[in-house]
Amino acid sequence: MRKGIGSESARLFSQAKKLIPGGVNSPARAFRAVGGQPFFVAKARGSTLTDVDGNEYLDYVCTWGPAILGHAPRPVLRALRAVEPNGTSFGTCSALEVRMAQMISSLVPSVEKIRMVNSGTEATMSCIRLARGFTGRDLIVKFEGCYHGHVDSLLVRAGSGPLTHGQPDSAGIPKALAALTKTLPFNDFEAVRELFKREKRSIAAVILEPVPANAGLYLPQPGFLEELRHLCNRYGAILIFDEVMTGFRLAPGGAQEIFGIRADLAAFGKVIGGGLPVGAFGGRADIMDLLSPDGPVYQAGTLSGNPLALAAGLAQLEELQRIDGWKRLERKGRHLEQIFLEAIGKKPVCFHRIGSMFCLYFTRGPVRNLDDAKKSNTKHFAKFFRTCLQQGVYFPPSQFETAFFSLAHSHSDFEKTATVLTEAL
Ligand code: HOZ
Repeated sequence: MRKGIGSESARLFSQAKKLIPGGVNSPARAFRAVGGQPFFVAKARGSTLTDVDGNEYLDYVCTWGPAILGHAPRPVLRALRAVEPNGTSFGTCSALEVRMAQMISSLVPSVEKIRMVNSGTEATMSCIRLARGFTGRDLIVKFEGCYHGHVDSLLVRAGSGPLTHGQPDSAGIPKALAALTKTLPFNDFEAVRELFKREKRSIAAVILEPVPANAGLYLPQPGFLEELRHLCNRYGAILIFDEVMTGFRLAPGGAQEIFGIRADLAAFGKVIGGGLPVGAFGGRADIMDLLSPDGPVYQAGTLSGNPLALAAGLAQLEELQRIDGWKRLERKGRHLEQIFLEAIGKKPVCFHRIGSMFCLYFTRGPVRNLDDAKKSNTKHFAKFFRTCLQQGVYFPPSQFETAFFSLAHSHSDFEKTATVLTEAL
């Protein structure tokens, strides 16, 4: 068994803390919720991370979603090598942008027009501005525990890092702006109907992760997404799906395909960048046409449509199509689920999985919303996390994140993990 963080990681972390707030460039990475210190990665290949001290970890974070083929997949590296001699950024139009737009709109039928940005945060932020511009209304509805990046209007009762660190409403956001965001419990049909009845035609948009994956992982109850679609139609509000996590991961057409719901706008990221920084948002042409320079809603970006990111993303999507990756992931997921459930046995742990995303809550469940998720014993989670890490299995360092696996994860990886799970539980 390993003893814990290696000396080189420890040395780097102490240097990092002097110069980088918390020593990290994104709060979830700081291990605050699980104790200990983060390890520093030297190399990522397939299903494995190797740290600067030479320790190997079976990785179930998968760079928080993008690594769907595994780390450093050959088709992506090949594509990067092919485009890199032509330059790293053009700041103007390229054929890759047209190819990516064609790819996304062919996979996601609701996307009639698409624009590329650099992160999921930019994508959701742009959807909100566009929805307000289109409807001429100000109110936004979001759900407790859903996280849509660090956008001012959306950091209200947010999941992920804010929830992990006990600050679901961030400081620094004007009260007047936060007041324009109404939050509701996920899966609460009555609460949504009531709000629409009260606010009627003041609601610009409803934004949600169709499968909330930033407070652990829970699923929409049958009919919930349909009800949101119906209410948005009835009251003229825009339905925004944040598919930054689920897009191109659960299915070619993401959660919209799985649940058969067409969003008006959707935000994407992660998988479509092949591990490089990217985001995108798209949807109904009549809404997208309001964007500058065609319309009055402003949005722009120096690195938007970056050739390296697009080449990597296209290569990843083409490979997924070529090998029918989503079906393979589902088959792997069934195997993982079966042996994880065996390892869990009768212990008070609630296991959720959809496609290649999963989560263990330290409560019997059911978990259908943020309040249920918060019943999980986070001390038990932290202990579980540390035991797994010591055995070389890396889960997300927070109860309020989702775990991922990739096509590079083998059956023997899962079996090794199940053995570790049995011990850790
Ligand atoms: N908020 C991200 C996951 N839900 C974490 C990003 C990161 O730390 O890289």
